[in-house]
Amino acid sequence: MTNTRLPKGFLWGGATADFQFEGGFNEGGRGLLSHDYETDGSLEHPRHHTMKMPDGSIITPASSFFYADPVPPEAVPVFLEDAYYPSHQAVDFYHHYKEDIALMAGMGFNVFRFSICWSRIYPTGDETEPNEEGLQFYDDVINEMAKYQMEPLITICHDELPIELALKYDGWSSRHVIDCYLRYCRTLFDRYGDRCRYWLTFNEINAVRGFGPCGTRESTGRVHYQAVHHMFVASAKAVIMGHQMMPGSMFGAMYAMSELYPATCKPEDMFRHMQVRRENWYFIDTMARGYYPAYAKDLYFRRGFDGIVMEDGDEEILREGQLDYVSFSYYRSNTVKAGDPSFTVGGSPNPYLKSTDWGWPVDPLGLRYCMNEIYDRIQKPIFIVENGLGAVDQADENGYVEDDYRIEYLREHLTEMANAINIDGVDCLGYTMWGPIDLVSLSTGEMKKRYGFIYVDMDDKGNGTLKRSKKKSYDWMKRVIETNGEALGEES
Ligand code: BGP
Repeated sequence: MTNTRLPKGFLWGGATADFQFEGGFNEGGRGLLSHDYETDGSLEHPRHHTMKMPDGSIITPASSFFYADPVPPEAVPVFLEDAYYPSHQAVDFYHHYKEDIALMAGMGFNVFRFSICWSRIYPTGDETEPNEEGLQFYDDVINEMAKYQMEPLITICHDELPIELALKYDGWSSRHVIDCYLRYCRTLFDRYGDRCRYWLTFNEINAVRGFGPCGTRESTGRVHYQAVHHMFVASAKAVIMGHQMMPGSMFGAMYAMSELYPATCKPEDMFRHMQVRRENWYFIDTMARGYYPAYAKDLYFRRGFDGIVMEDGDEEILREGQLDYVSFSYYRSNTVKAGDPSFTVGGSPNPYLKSTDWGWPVDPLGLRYCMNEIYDRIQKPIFIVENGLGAVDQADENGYVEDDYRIEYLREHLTEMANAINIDGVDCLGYTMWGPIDLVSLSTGEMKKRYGFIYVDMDDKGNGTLKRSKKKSYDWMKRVIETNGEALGEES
């Protein structure tokens, strides 16, 4: 029988993002984010921005990771009267934070990963003084967590940008946004640094695309990689500043790390696999080793441009501002073969795996593989900051859900995580399950794609009481945490 008990001090918790969880979009002086313009959607019709053209017509250029249509320079987003925008209310953590933190503490969480909403602190991103009401909100959240000895793990920027920074400067394509980001970071470190040790400079920085997260209107090739370089510099500068302002603080950035397998052992498929995998390693290597990898040149070449522009001093900054640990999300694995385009979600099908209702292949061993791969390569601690199963839950009249499928998914993944730590020797700081309290899906804008241990009474259009109730998995996870993983081997 495998030993699934984890080392003392292992961090157990959950993870959320402001625009999917918090709501209160026009309260407390918060400004607008690019995400606030995204309508709800479905698997067939993922959500997209609505934009008003100069002639008054409305267009809907897609904005999420899965689309990359360029947005015309004059397009300005508007709110449509008959549309529903999930980020506006989300599941209203803004007004439920005390109850939600108590519920998470009830499971024994000793860490909670949440993101700070940039436009709650700097409403347009360009102000010189922060918004005190916004700062106070996160002060209250952090102090509430402290009552339960719950460590904050703060994502400084979760795929978002104050909309003004996107429109006025074409997002991260401008170095001006580096200064705005650093002003925002300094404010956070100054205000919360006495209570917060763990920080993430960016969420899924390897998946940022398009008008939303990266904020650029054009999202492939030169513009995209130049914007990403500015994010690398911003991250490294934030790490340097954070270490100075908060001795002992630990900085990571978060990567979307689906595992990737070659579809066959044909040498051409193996080679293509290496090339496509490097499109992810590019981000981790640069930020965690502190310099651009040699293969970057070939990657740019295959994307049709000859390189990025660096300013004097950038190289030194990247070297000095290396990450302390590598964190990642893991939901699935993909496969690739010669001739497949660059990595996009999907790739070639894998006949050995079953998929979720949203078509995501389920691969627990892939998590162990992934943890080993990162640790072998980077030799710094890792942190699993997102993992979980998005599923349709049937709640009874009390909001109770018999979610054995979720327990199974988590049991299998957590067992492989324990194997990576206890057998393979991977240094892993902790695990935060995605969406411990049901929240809005990023990719589709749906509510019915639920991840939580805690059910929220709300439908895809925001109707419902927002009442929270425990699912079956709540008590199961509580037992896993109180035995520090040992109970993974028990029957549920
Ligand atoms: C990651 C994001 C999260 C989250 C998660 C699940 O990519 O960092 O914000 O939402 O994926 O994805 P989805 O919500 O589309 O099911």
